[in-house]
Amino acid sequence: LIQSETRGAVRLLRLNRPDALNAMTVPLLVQLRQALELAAQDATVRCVLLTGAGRAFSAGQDLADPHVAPTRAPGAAPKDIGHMLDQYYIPLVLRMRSLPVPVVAAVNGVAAGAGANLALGADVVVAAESASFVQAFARIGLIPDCGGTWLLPRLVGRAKALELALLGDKLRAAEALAMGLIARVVPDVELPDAAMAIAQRLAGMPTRALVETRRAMDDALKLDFEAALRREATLQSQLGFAHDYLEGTAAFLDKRPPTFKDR
Ligand code: LHQ
Repeated sequence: LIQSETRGAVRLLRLNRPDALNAMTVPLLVQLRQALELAAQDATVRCVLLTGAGRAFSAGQDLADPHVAPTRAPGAAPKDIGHMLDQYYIPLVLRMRSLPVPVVAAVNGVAAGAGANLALGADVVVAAESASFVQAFARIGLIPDCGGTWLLPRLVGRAKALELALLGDKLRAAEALAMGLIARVVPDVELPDAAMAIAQRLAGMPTRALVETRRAMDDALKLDFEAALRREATLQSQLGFAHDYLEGTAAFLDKRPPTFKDR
């Protein structure tokens, strides 16, 4: 359900249920989390690239999955779908957001519901021209999950976030780019190479600094300006004692390419 390939220092993870638009089932969620954990623990991996097999990135939760599909039989006990979030989605999303390497999402087609918000939680989101994003939740009587309520207003502001979440319309990649929801759009045929090139570039960069950048930006949202300045100084102190700063400055002054190794 998850195809894993290693190209240099990039771990490519491909959601692989193309016949079901990579809709997420419990086994898929478990395997994806395991694959992220393996990447986190493998010191040779310096970037994760997440994409989908076939024509979709992911249609989100598989609505036919017995874990979540309401039982239609009269008198049947309703299912606690929040439990599904607690048990499978939240640990997955938290693992991705705290991964010790940057995460690139290559959105190759439609990304709906949890599939959209998983992609939007990546550090750099690149989409194919024909890709689209759908906050499908309200259509089926739910709210955005997998971080959607946190991510959307921060990425595009309250007005657009609520428009996307309430109306649930399919948003084309170009519009997503224009409103600042994603970082880049490329022609469909170029997506695999373009996303891999970004991942390879990130993999060659000082991993620890990249991950601390992500963390500092997330933390800054909770801080006032002065506290954010002080937090930057604390993190900068730590990075200043690390190998990659020494290497980065030495390489710059020696006019040679750097070799980073902190993780
Ligand atoms: C699907 C799905 C799907 C099953 C397409 N499931 N079969 C978390 C935890 C707990 C509970 C609930 O929720 C969550 C978070 C969530 O993710 S909730 C949101 C779940 N996702 C959706 O509501 C999206 C539903 N799908 C769609 O709106 C469309 O299929 C999209 C926009 C993804 C794609 O549209 P099209 O390109 O027109 O394709 P299609 O609709 O024809 O779908 C192709 C097939 O895939 C079709 O089956 P069929 O047998 O007719 O070929 C769909 O039924 C199936 N499929 N999404 N989530």
